[in-house]
Amino acid sequence: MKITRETIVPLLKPRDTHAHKGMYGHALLVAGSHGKIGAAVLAAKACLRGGVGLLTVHLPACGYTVMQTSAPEAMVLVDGNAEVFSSYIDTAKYTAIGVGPGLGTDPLTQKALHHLLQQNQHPVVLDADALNILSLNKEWLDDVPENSILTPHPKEFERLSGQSGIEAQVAFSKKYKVFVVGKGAGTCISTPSGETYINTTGNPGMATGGSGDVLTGLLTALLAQGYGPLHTCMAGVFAHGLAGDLAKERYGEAGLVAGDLCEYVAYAFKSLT
Ligand code: NPW
Ligand code: AMP
Ligand code: MG
Repeated sequence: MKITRETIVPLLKPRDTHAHKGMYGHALLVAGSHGKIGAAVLAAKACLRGGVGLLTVHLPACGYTVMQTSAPEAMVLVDGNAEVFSSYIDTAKYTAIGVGPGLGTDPLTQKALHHLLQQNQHPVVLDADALNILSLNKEWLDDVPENSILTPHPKEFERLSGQSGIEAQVAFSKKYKVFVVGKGAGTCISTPSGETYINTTGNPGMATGGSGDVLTGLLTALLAQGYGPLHTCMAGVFAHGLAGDLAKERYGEAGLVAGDLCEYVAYAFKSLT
């Protein structure tokens, strides 16, 4: 099935007049390492523009000032390590967790990710180096909570499964009971029950570093607000691509950068609600 504006508009929940921030979830993003703090900043900005009530970002100490300056709306939890994610996090109070952008694959990070997966029962959004760490430790795939959302680009999916293509993606979704967002032109969502949904927004201007990190923040925001995993994937990829299409109108394809997507996510949702 194709995901269009007509599919997404009825899914989005309008805000209540008496809304307060507690009604829109508290997201946790675990992202960034020395030299890749930008990935955490992009995910955080997109998460905030995606409508989350509260956001905490877990970062190594080297990212603290960068995050507090670039996204003052986000709270920051500082890791015990200066350069990489290494600490155990109590995830109980968060309504959704997104892990992976810019994390790196340091052995300390691998261990900390495994612990996070084992102690958390709720669906999580896993991207980038969280997927690469699972590729290095395939037996940990069994510890990924059911109905989690995995967002590989083709190379990440190949590392994870040893295969490529939509059929392999569907088989993977069924085997591990997860939603897979196979990214690219015409992003394909596959579900644990074997259905597929193809996105219709987006453009080649989005083929630029950090675009996927923006999607992770956005999906985490939607999951935190109580959208189910399927609706999170559908609305997330559609709004992300629409943000790219709106940003393209202003900047063109070559000039578009991932940071533009964060801002245009707001206009995308504005045009859908
Ligand atoms: P090639 O060159 O075609 O053989 P990696 P990454 C392939 C963070 N970032 N279709 C392609 O292979 C991320 O969050 C931080 C086909 C390419 O060379 C991660 O944590 C940023 N192939 C980490 O960096 C901004 C495709 O995969 C290779 C493909 C590494 O992430 C950048 C690269 O994949 C980045 O987001 C496609 N659509 N897309 C920051 N500012 O902090 C990719 N490939 O090795 O997983 O590296 O995706 O850049
Ligand atoms: P990543 O490789 O993790 O940075 O993710 C790239 C993001 O940009 C994904 O959400 C892709 O779907 C999107 N993207 C990249 N190239 C294109 C393209 N040619 N058309 C549409 N979307 C794209
Ligand atoms: Mg990526």
